[in-house]
Amino acid sequence: SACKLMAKQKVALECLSYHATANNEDALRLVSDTIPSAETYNLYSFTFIDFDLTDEDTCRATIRMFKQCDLIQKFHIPYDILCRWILSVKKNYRPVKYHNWRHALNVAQTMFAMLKTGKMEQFMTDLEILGLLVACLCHDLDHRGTNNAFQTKTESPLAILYSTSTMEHHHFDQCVMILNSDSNNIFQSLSMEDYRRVMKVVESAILSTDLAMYFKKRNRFMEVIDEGEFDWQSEEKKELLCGMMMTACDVSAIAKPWDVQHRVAKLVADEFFDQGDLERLQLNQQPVAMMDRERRDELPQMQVGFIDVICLPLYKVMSETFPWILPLYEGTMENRKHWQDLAEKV
Ligand code: 5BB
Ligand code: ZN
Repeated sequence: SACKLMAKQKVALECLSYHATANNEDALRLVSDTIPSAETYNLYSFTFIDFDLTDEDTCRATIRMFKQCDLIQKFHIPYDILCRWILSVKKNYRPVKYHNWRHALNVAQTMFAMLKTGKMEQFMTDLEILGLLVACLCHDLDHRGTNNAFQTKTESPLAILYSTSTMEHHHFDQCVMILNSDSNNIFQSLSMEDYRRVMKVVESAILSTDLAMYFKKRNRFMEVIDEGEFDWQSEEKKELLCGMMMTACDVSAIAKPWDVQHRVAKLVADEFFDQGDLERLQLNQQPVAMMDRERRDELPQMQVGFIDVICLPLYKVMSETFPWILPLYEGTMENRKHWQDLAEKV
């Protein structure tokens, strides 16, 4: 429609003034860097932490994950293209408090740990592993620190373009845009058929990170398990499994050692509070409790709710089917105790 066309032009203009790909010197430097071992970065562990890594190290850690999965060889990814693509992806995250490049890296690392340490790679083809890692790194591209409801309320061009899963559609669009930029296409050596297939995996995985999709997926996932199904190879089941894995990775800060979880929860809260401030200022609206900095005392209770309603059911059903990912469940249980203790003090 004319309205959507206008919205699309607005989004394109906004992005044009912001969008940039890797700069050449950075890319050349990364290409000639030595890449430390996976152990150096603790990449196989569910307790990976990015806090002490430099920006350069976050790129090297990303390359290391591609190497450990042997993706560079298997899909003939030119090394300089991979380096350029990683730097471009990093550059297209905004410096918001939580939904930034560090979050994307953490999500990708949990995916890596689930595939390797969690032994889930046996259920995936190489192409799906490639698609999942790319999806994790790109799944929140150009996040503005505001949620879908905010896009709708402010009638942002993005909300006019995509009425549901607004931001998730935009994250995928940004992912495609980077791949289509000069010397950034890590999929360039794939056959047309594989190209189409990997893009389908990436799209479905990114769209499944919308919380609104999660509850539907979880119910269907439980149905499939109740039917006694242990063959995850059909297309519908594979997509379901990938979607559940994406959510498991997206919320995995909740399963980290307590001091890490405590720090990350503060970043999440600060980003929510910033949106709450915007709602007061721009919309003259009273924000919901989660976004109201006046109600920050309720944060521990909200984390308990988040754990009980979203995280524990997910990790429970997944670790019953894939027992090697139990550390995610146990870590979350441990943090629940800490949040519950804090909630009782208020
Ligand atoms: C989340 C859904 N929302 C529509 C209503 C509120 N809830 S919540 O009660 O589960 C909630 C989650 C309330 C407060 C929260 O954070 C306060 C700091 C959170 C929360 N969200 N806590 C976290 O540690 C994290 Br991480 C998040 C991020 C959730 C982003 C959405 C992820 C969707 C994947 C399915
Ligand atoms: Zn995310």
